[in-house]
Amino acid sequence: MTLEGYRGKLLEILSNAKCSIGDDIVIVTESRSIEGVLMPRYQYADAEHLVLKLKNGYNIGISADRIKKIKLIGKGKEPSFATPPKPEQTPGLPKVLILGTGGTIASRIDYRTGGVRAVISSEELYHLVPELSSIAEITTDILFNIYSENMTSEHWSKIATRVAEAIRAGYDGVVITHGTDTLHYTSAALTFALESPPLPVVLVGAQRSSDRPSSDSASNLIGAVKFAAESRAKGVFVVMHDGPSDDELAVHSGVRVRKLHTSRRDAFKSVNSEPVARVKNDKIEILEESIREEKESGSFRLFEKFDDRAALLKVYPGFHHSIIKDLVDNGIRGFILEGTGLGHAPKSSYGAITYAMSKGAFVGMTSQCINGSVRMTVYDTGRDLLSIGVKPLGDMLSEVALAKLMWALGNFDTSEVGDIMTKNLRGEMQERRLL
Ligand code: DAS
Repeated sequence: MTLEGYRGKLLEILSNAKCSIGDDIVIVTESRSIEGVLMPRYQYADAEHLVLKLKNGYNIGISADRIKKIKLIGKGKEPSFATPPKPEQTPGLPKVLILGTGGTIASRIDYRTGGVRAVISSEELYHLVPELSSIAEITTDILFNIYSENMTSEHWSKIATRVAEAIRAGYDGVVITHGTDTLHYTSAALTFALESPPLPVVLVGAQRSSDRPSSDSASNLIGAVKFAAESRAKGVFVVMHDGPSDDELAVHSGVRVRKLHTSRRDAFKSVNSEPVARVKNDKIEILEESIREEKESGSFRLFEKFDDRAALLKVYPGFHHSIIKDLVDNGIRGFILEGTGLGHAPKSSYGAITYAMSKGAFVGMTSQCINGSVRMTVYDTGRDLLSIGVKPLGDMLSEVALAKLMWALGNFDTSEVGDIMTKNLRGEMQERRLL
């Protein structure tokens, strides 16, 4: 069997010991003996380290110059991924559709490169988590398989259209497996695209790929399917870890959630709001009863269009406001300014903002404080911006405001965009006065 990825001195040591990838070996160093399974080397990895998978599932690297001896304990099989058989379906359970779009939840380590690659289909994902078949009658479908940093509003439209088909087909819930980086943009976009959905639409991702001991893929997917199958909630939600424990998942409103940590499994937090439910030790706890409010039958409507000629600009000291004019001259029809503090931008930017509005562009203001609401009547700066026509967007998150703006520009006349952006439509901003 191969010694894929090993080269130089290490390849010689392993060949002499008649080892192959997948074998159970003992590495003897000066200070200790370490037993494990010999793993492949990543193509781009250095040549000096050997990788051993320990019994606890973690991989360790051992440098060649520390190796005194290698003992072959037993021949093994080269690690490979085989999809387990499809779990038995239990008729009569709620019908849940799992739509795959990619991301870490559908990924595993690629031993050639060492990188995590989105290689697991939603069908395989289902097979990998047999517990799902005791919660719902599962159907799976793959829409596409991309990392979410590559999502566009066209993907949002495709997802919304497929969810609408599932609603018309009578599913009890829909789960969308998705990369975590832009998951909250998609949850916001779907919240606006799907008006009065009669079922839960649950987005779920993972911070750790399924082949790592600390993976949250399975626990998040089980929680998402459970909420989709049993909560009787109506709307778009995000289900991810609520804290360090695998047993506690938070259910966030699709327009009140943000990824707030690069790697923690509880990276997603409700902002300017609390989670609307929890899935704790396999039990659903509804925290916001309104999510279960019955929708008038036949009130569901799909608004799947988006116009991505919108920009989200963070304001900063020395803000290069000239980009506003360049963007307007290149066709941008709307801006979300993520302003400082209570919703401010430098006086030097007033001219560019006025230019944008003279060309018919919408300009809305959110705050880069993330928590809290803009209040543009406290300081003269805010009042100046209001006087030139900038619209305050209350406590709406900037990413939600961008998704809402693309949706408003795609579905409504330019003259209606201002009213739509400043009105609370789906719980994306508090009703209280905006100023
Ligand atoms: N690249 C990340 C994404 O697809 C992987 C992940 O976090 O799911 O969003």
